[in-house]
Amino acid sequence: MKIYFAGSIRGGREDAALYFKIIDHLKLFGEVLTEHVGDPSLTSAGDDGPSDKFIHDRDLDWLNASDVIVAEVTTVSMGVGYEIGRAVESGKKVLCLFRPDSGKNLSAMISGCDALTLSEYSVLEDVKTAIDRFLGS
Ligand code: 6K6
Repeated sequence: MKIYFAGSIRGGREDAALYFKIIDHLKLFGEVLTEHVGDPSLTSAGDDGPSDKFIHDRDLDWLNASDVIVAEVTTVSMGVGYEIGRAVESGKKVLCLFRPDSGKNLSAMISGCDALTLSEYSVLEDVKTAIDRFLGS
């Protein structure tokens, strides 16, 4: 199974360590095409790599090649929202993970979307259970 994990980069890296642990769990189910999203050395500013067009086109190719999308949506990110929208439009299975006790407000465009699965959590164990249920079914 090819899995596309989406998590905030320029939107803020506060949850990067959590992304790393989620990706580690996702790897039990298949190939995670976007492992770099959990790289703790990747900051929201340090983009001395490929151009934005290259990143956009490559990531969309990966999104289209993936079987499922798992997105951590607690840290607001324009890129993650865009990826979720593109995935829903392509008819992909999408799981969104949101932590209400973060004090953040989830966009109605995610919580109100019937075409995706939304799972609220407070600790990593809850995330693992949600992933097991989503990818096991
Ligand atoms: C690195 C450091 C600063 O900017 C970068 C750009 N590098 C990216 N590399 C790979 N994927 C990216 C990059 N920027 C955005 N994405 C994709 O958008 C990822 O798949 C994430 O799920 C999502 C993050 O979007 P923003 O808006 O938070 O950056």
